Amino acid sequence: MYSNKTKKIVAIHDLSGIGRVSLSVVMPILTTMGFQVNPLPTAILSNHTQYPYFSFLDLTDEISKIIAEWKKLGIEFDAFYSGYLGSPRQVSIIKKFIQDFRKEDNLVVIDPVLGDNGKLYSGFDMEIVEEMRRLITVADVISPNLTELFYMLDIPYKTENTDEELKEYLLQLSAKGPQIVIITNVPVLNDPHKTSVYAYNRYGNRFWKITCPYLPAHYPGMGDTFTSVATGALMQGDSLPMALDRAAQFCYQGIRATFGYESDPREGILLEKVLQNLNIPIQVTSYESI
Ligand code: PXL
Repeated sequence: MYSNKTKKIVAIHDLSGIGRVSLSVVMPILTTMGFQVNPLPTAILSNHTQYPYFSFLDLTDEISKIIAEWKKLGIEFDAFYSGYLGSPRQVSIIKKFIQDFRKEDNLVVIDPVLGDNGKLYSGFDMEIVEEMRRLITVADVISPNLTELFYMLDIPYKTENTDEELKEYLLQLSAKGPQIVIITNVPVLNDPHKTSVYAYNRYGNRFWKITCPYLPAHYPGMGDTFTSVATGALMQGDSLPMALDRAAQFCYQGIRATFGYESDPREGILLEKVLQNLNIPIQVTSYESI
């Protein structure tokens, strides 16, 4: 039956007051891309956890109440997108929520946000890692960075990985459930000025690689920005490599727009300056099939 309903995406992330991460970037990006974003906040923080200190309100108990109300209202969603979760118990609640609410043609995107540069974020331990390994089994799409990838596969972190090794990791992760696996922010061997994204789609059995220029600055929330754009693009009907290209180009535009300002890098990219670019058609693509 014809339907002109706006698609609904449940965004399961924290709300951090300072530093553009999680809901502060997920909501504007997916709203700009034309979706209704329904936040399911996992925790409330004064600022993200890459600052030396922060306040943290865990919303695990509240989440169960919110889900119960949504159930009573009979709300249905088109997509589920989770990122930073507040406690190991919360991860299992979210897994049940997705299994209970999802319908056949829904999209489930799980970004297993756990850490960066080989280390877990402050406050996380192996208990949440183990729950996250279970959560990714219900996803259609997952988007770990290298640190999260190695935690998901339970193999030691290393920064130098060949294309053949990366393809093997993609296959191993897809075998756990997800049809599409994306590895973000993979350093390019012998070229510090570039960064890449690798991906695998089990449907069609194809591997993709996107390479983009790297600027020497670390901005928290880039993973959230990347996965939000990729999710929106997939929901708009883009192919996987096109969705990845749009996400990579948007991150690059955001970093370029920020780099020249004297902003504190911990506050993330100046999203406000580039948000409207999401509605400009992409001119040049850079993806490769590998
Ligand atoms: O996506 C990164 C992220 C999200 N949420 C919180 C974080 C971080 C990264 O540091 O601390 C609270």
